[in-house]
Amino acid sequence: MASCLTASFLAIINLLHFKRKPSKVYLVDFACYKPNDSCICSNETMLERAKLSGRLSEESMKFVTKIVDRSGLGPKTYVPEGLLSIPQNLSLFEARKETETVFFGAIDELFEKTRIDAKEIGILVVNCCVFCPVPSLCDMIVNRYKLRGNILSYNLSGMGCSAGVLAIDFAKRLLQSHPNSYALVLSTENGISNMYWGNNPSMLLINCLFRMGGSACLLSNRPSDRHHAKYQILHTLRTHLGYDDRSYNCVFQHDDEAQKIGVALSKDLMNVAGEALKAHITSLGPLVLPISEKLKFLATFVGKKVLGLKIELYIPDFKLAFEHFCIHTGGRAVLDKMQKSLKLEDRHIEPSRMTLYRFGNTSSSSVWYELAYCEAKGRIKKGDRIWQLAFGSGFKCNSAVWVALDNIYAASKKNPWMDEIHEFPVKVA
Ligand SMILES: *[C@@H]1O[C@H](CO)[C@@H](O)[C@H](O)[C@H]1NC(C)=O
Ligand SMILES: *[C@@H]1O[C@H](CO)[C@@H](O)[C@H](O)[C@H]1NC(C)=O
Ligand SMILES: *[C@@H]1O[C@H](CO)[C@@H](O)[C@H](O)[C@H]1NC(C)=O
Ligand SMILES: *[C@@H]1O[C@H](CO)[C@@H](O)[C@H](O)[C@H]1NC(C)=O
Ligand SMILES: CC(=O)N[C@H]1CO[C@H](CO)[C@@H](O)[C@@H]1O
Repeated sequence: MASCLTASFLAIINLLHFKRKPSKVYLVDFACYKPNDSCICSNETMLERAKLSGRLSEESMKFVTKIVDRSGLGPKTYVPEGLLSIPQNLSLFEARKETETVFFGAIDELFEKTRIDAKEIGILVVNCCVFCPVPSLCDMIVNRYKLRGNILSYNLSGMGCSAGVLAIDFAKRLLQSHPNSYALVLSTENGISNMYWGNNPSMLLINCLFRMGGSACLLSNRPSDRHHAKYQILHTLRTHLGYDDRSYNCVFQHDDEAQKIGVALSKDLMNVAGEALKAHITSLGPLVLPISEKLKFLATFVGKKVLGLKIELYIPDFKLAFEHFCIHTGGRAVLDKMQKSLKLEDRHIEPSRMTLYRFGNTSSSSVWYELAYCEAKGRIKKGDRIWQLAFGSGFKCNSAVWVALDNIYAASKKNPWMDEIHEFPVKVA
């Protein structure tokens, strides 16, 4: 009871003090890696390779075929070469090559766009969930680009699909205590390390949805970058539900009966994601919503939590807070759930659905392919607010909220959608 009162008290204080001083951290630019055409993997290729591997039982093949059919993935998503070659090559060498290809590709493009001198980068944050070789992925980048010796480098591993947004939050916090710096933030997941070659259905799901991809972002707190940066961070926010066993267990890497390692998705995933979203927007709402929506929410919050009335919490209309939504492309079911929970129209969820269709679930980097989609469509106007929302193992739900500092002209710079954006949106069966 006391904590409820404190919470509502804080919510009211928040209402009165709703102007928080914005932290001046800019996104100078970003890049998403677009793999070579030789890495394209249609559903047929994917099924054929799975069959050739000889590792899946007939029953598993049936299961995978069914999932692939309904996944929302299109015919041109990418997988690393090691998975396509016959026989497949799942060596550490190939896994490292995959991540190098993705990161070096994204960084080269980012450096070309921003014309930054690599020696100016003071902070490096890399996130990749299941692949953590020695030397680390950070070291791989430092070595390749000859970054400076006193660089603050952090490799975040095991942190799931929401870690891309989390890495931005982390870099922001570092920038706030290191004036006049640049931070390079890299997000990816490794396909070769992530594939599961056993027959446990809950672990096979990831093979069907996960695809190759990665992003590179350049953040800056230099006042002089205000004039040519694309976006400014308005808020970053993290919600961790790991204290609850059901949430903690719902995306879990373990050995199956035959000692094969894989990441299992529990049947609870959708419910857990829904709860995480609710907890998250309860904290995010006061920061971003107009006052009318805050009041409506507060009324049901006090009714439910303080007076104990049996009412549902009001889900605020986030369309009043943001012009663009970049929601992690976990899979089709997750997107359906998010669209419904947040009462979004098709056009709001379009960047997420099209990214799932074109690139698959690229884990933590997916929110950047979505922002690139909005840019390629020429939809980003000066002052527009963008919500990147990601969730994943932990269970965590994380947000980054950006404001566009200028109109973004679609065709002016390289973008993974550039050559084909006119073909989108497509209707996904
Ligand atoms: C891209 O794929 C083509 C074949 O489709 C191949 O000839 C070429 O070498 C590949 N390029 C790279 C950079 O891997
Ligand atoms: C693969 O996708 C195509 C459409 O892109 C569809 O017609 C076909 O039935 C799918 N095949 C399998 C085995 O899922
Ligand atoms: C996998 O690729 C590496 C590097 O190209 C090679 O040395 C190794 O022999 C290959 N392994 C298999 C099983 O093909
Ligand atoms: C998306 O891919 C990541 C990385 O493989 C995986 O951990 C996550 O569970 C996937 N999401 C869904 C909903 O399958
Ligand atoms: C904090 C963290 O995830 N550190 C990892 C950095 O990379 C090395 C090697 O890749 C891992 O062993 C660490 O756990």
